[in-house]
Amino acid sequence: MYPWETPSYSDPVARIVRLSIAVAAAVLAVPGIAQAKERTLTYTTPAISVPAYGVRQQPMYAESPSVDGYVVGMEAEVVDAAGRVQGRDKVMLHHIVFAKIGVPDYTCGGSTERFFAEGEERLALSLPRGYGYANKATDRWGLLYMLMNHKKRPLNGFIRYTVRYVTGEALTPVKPVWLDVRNCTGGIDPVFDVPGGGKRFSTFTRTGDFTMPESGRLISGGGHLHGGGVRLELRNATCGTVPFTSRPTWGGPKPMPLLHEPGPTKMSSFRSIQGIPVAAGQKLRLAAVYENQAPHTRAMGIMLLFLAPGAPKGCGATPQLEIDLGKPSAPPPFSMPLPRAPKGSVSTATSTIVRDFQYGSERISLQRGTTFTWRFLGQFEHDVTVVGGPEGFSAPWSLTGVFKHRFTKPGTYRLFCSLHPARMVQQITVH
Ligand SMILES: [Cu+2]
Repeated sequence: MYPWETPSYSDPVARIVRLSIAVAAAVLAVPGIAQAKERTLTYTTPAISVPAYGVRQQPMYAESPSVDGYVVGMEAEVVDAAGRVQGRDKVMLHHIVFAKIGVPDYTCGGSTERFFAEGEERLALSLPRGYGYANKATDRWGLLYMLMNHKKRPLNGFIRYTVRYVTGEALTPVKPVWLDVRNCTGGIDPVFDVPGGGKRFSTFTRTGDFTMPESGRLISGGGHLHGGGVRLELRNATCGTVPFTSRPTWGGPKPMPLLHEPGPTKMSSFRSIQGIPVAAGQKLRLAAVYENQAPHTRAMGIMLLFLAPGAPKGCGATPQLEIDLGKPSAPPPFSMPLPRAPKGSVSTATSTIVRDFQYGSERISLQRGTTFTWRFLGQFEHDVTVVGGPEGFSAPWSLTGVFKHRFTKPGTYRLFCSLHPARMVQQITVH
């Protein structure tokens, strides 16, 4: 293991070591002497009930440090009522995003500054020595979670997060720069679809651009991709360089039953005290590269970087980066059956309704070239997501309105609602 590598959550030895460090820090944190110190603060949310074979996503306020200081590291996990870490096969931490409330986001503006996120890849935040994300006692944090339950009964999950926090010392402040190939258009579910249908080893790339408003050095960063991801490139389009590429590691047991295509178990990340120079006015281009033989719906391409504002001008050389690489490889081939068989008689109508926990018709037959319409009528949000077939597409989470898709490729499409995957299924055969 590289010295900067974060221990795996499932490794009991690593967990004990981490707990011991936390205890030692608590013992050392005796009040009275004003001196620099680093503490590990642990917070746990109230219980979050996740429906059987279902998904729960919601924003909530999050406890934060009650004194001024700097965040230098962070990680999050899902635990049960007894504090035991849940594996990917129980309540899975699908996505979690932490933000500071009332502060505009660096790339998207608005009133929440995203500064930490984890997905299935469980990428902890660990800034290089000397840098910190400044935080005030009066700052308010929020978190947005998305948990997935792989069991056939409702389960309670608790999000436990630890913050490595430095007080009594002035660190070099950094700003979180959240790059997303959806370029701020995706709301809380910034997904896109990889259509598939290409030759073996063909790829599909989606890019997003961001023009730097100031100069500085990128001192830390890591990526987020979903199933089918090949790599996530940080390009400096102005300089024609690729200073960092985040690569996925695959493997480990697949959470059963399959409710979505599993994502990487790790994404490579970098740290650098010197930092990657970027200058005001330069265009950063994030490129998410996915394999395109099979469809990969609801894919993401996100990179969270930390910028230390400063002086760089022009196109400076990228310094040697400290890379936590993992074991990158090509995404494994994946085919997902529907969680249950579609039922009922075959409909040849060109529309159906989407009501709570059921599509109006589950078995549909269409002529090639038909535009099919889904009408959303439920009390809860639902979507339409291809899990397999000749072409990948998906509808956004919707409460009302319609979604249309024109079927140009013959074959059998397997679809479900990604929020209620075990209940809402549909099969469309196009002739
Ligand atoms: Cu649904």
